[in-house]
Amino acid sequence: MLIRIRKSHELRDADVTPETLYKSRREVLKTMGLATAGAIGGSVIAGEAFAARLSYKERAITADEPSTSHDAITGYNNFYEFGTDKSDPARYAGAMKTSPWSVRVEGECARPGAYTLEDILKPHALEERIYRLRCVEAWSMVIPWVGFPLGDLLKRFEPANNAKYIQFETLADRERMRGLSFPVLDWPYVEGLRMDEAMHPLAILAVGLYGEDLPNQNGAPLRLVVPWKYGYKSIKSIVAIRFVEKEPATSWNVSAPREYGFYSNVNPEVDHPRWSQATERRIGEFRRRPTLMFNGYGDEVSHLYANMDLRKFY
Ligand SMILES: Nc1nc2c(c(=O)[nH]1)N[C@H]1C(S)=C(S)[C@@H](COP(=O)(O)O)O[C@H]1N2
Ligand SMILES: [Mo]
Repeated sequence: MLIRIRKSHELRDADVTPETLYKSRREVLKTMGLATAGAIGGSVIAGEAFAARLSYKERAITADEPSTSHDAITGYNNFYEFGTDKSDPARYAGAMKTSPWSVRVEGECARPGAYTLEDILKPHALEERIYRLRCVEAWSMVIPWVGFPLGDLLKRFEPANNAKYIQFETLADRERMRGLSFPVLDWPYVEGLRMDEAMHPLAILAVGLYGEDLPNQNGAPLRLVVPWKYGYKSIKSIVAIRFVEKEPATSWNVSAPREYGFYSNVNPEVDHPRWSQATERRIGEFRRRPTLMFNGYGDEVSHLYANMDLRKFY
């Protein structure tokens, strides 16, 4: 029998089963510490933060797996600007100042400039999108992000024809980011995507998780989420977006080019030089599970790499 599995980003409100809706509502409620489901009416979640400025559209996408616990998502992080231990970001990222926040838009586009976070968010409806994040260290989580498609924002800046790639840059505040004192990486942290990857509807900018504002340790106030790539592509606390003609530098590729390529697509067949990438441990589970090609998003994204040798372009 052939069952067509709808692509995750094609799911509409009406497709979300009462169970998944109930479950995601309950998770949100739990996080917000609210007692009754009545507090959340149709779809708008009240709250001091971004939800007050924007309508948060509750829409569970790819909710086919249970979300990792809020504690693990916000307590077990990689954010080297605050240290290399998984518990450092939760401990030290509170020092980061996320308001006011602005993003420099530079390079090959018609509307470069400095945009405040408010400018950036205003026209975009926020949605809940539940995506897997798979770290190169072979652990994974399922995270109910709140965000909007990256491509919708990039289009507003009117990229020029020669803008073939995008580079992103993280805040580098020596006073408040204690990890910057250590030369673990070339600061500021930078990452990049090819233009067609950046325009794919699965690539989002996240501003929240579990229905609340993004905690600092997860990359407040604005971070990239590219679910079919290893976690390090999902750059946190973005202060610059640059339209460029040539493949841009990315921090991990600069630090260890043999270990980390530009593409970094999740690929169980291409091992990291020092360990296998064939399996992963979902945080909260004991047994390892096989890693899926493109982190399970192959139906949606494999066409982007149709004629490429993914052993060479790792
Ligand atoms: N600026 C910055 N972004 C970053 C990192 C980092 O150290 N600095 N770590 C990356 C890595 S390796 C992973 S796995 C994810 C972790 O995201 P999470 O802590 O929200 O789960 O963030 C990515 N983004
Ligand atoms: Mo990672």
